[in-house]
Amino acid sequence: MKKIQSTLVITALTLFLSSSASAHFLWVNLNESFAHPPGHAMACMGWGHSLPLDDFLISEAGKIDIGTYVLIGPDNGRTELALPVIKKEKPTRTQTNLNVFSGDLGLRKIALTENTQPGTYQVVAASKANFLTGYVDKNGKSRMSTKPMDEIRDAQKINFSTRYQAFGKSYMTIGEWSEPPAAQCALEIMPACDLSNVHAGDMLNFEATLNDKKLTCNMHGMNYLFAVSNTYGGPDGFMLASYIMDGRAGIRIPTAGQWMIIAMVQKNVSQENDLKALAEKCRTVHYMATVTLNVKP
Ligand SMILES: [Cu+2]
Repeated sequence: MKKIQSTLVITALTLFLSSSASAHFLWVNLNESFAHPPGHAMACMGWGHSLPLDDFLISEAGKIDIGTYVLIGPDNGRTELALPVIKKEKPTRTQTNLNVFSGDLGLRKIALTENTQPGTYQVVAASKANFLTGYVDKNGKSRMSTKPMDEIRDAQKINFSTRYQAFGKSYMTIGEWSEPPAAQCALEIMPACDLSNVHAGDMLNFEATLNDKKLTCNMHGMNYLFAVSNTYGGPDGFMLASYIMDGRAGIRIPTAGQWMIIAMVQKNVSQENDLKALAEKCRTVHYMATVTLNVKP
């Protein structure tokens, strides 16, 4: 079982790292309902490619371990949400040969009371930092491991070694939008506009930082903000993109529906840069962050 799980992890990482078009995203769905006052929202995670729900956090196609699942209030107060239970379930086969799986995507109900403080709330999910190392062992055989380089005992040559982490956020507003606090994600997308009442055609502005430093485009590299929807792009791999300049990027949302804003960053680890603490562990670091929102017609 342990072996199967690590194979799944490697598959996930391979898919995650192969290219942006086939990368697995982690996101948060947050759906508001005010039909029955005082109202509530349902939160859950998304994992895979297709909004709003693609797959469980473990499947044949990949696995992700969640480290943080939290509700952050307009007062910056943090309330831990129970983590989803990630375990591989045996399917039930139907008479017509479908497989039916049970699972957990962290579905949680966040209900208002008469006394709920107004403002912007956010649900944040962050994966644990996962390593993937490809190496040649003492017998000359190529291997993959979910351990960092310095924990691999039988390597004669390291082919690659990377660490990745994914972050997902979504916002809900009670009353008027208030500027949300940062969620303290290593790669953080911050809305620089009101996301509570977005219509098709609106321009949305975001800020993007990596470890509190503004992402940008310059001679050291290019950083983009991407946007994809279940009503635009998506399954065909098509996305909108905008340059991140001096930490800021704007996206004009063309259609109504659920949208996901995405940032992806890859950094090389060296003894000379600010990732030097990881120099023994991996050669590259990947970060992925998403913000989802619902856009009205
Ligand atoms: Cu996939």
